[in-house]
Amino acid sequence: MLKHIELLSKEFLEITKNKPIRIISHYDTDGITSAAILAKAFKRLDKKFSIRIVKSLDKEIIDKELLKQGKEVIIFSDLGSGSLDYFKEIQHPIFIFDHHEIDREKLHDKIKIINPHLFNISNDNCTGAGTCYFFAKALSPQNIDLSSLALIGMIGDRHETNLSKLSQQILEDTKDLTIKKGIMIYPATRPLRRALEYSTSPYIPGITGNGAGVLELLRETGIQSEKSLLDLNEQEISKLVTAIIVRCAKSNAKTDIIGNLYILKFFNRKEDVRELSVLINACSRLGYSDIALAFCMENEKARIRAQDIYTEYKQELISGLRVIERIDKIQGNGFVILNAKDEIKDVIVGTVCSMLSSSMNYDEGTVLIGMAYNKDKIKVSARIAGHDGRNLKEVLEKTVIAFKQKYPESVAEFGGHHFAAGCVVDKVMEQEFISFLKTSLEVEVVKM
Ligand SMILES: [Mn+2]
Repeated sequence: MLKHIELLSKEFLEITKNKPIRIISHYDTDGITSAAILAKAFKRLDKKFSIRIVKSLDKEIIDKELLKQGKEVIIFSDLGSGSLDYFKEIQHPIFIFDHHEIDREKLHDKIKIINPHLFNISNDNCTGAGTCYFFAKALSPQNIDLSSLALIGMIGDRHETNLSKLSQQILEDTKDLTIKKGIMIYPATRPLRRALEYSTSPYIPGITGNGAGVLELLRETGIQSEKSLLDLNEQEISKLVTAIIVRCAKSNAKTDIIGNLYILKFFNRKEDVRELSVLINACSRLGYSDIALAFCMENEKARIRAQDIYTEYKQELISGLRVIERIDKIQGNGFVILNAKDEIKDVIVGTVCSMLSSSMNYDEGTVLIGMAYNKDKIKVSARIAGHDGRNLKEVLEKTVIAFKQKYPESVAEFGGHHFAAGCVVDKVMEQEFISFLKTSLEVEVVKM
């Protein structure tokens, strides 16, 4: 794949001679770091460019962007591979730097693409930011310093658990990176008291969101609360691991909490890459993709703002968990409906459900349905507790179709996959939708 990138980078320089570049990128951490890598590389080449961050591509967005063709050269990063149908009739070349699944039958010579799926995936697998990074490095060896952004994207998309050759290369290229075995609680660089209390992944029963529980655990292990994970000696680490495992065991939670910590110099201080990736994701999800992007470019003002947004985000998650504990739940056979109404922000209800699904407060396979208001709409998020269970995409799809049959005038949009799905419905239809949900969840159980 690297050879292909080499050739493509030459072609790119030809095509973009005297033409501004338009970057369209995905809004998650991998997409934001992709855009940041390209932006830095183009700055160094003195090229004019603009950036647009989107949640997903649709016909409307693409058609509007394609109108710029001829005047600007368009790059899609961390997306685009699934949208080839929209590029059938393009007159000018476009670039796609992406790692999502692709139908190679739909490619043609106007689509200039980097995608590991077109090569040897076990060697070349990398994220969107990875494809952008190797492209940037082909433009100029000077861009090797952008590997730290590629690394953040890689952790954001969880590619570190199964390192390909190219992912390995990103690690090797990154200066000021320390990899250390440790407990997978982030940030490893800040006081444990905080890191534990705000630990949402893993969710530790009795600790997450529970300040008193944290102090109790630290007392029990004899660890000073201001120490960070990185400060601990081996004995302290093993005590801490035991204490956490005991708490998880009580509620049956999985206990694979040992793994690699990635500590990177960013903004000239040591940061936990997992934390950086979650921070970027949080800012972008809450509607501040511009700040997330500026943060990646190591803009000092953006750093302060991003930290504030992130702190607020963590507090929202914790208070979201408390809300869920408190509210009335609709319990059924193999499912729970958690209707938070206006007590949880719609943008985080899915994340709160994900946290609950890994907390194992619920039996393996239980369907968790979270609901939260957004003005006159309700955001509905479905997750499965544990690792296995019903196909949520099918469950919700069926519900929405049946619902629309009875109420054709009511909006009920839907999207997702096997393990996570969601939809948006009109708030006035709250009770009607819940009863449809109950029906299709019950029916599913009977079928099994
Ligand atoms: Mn990605």
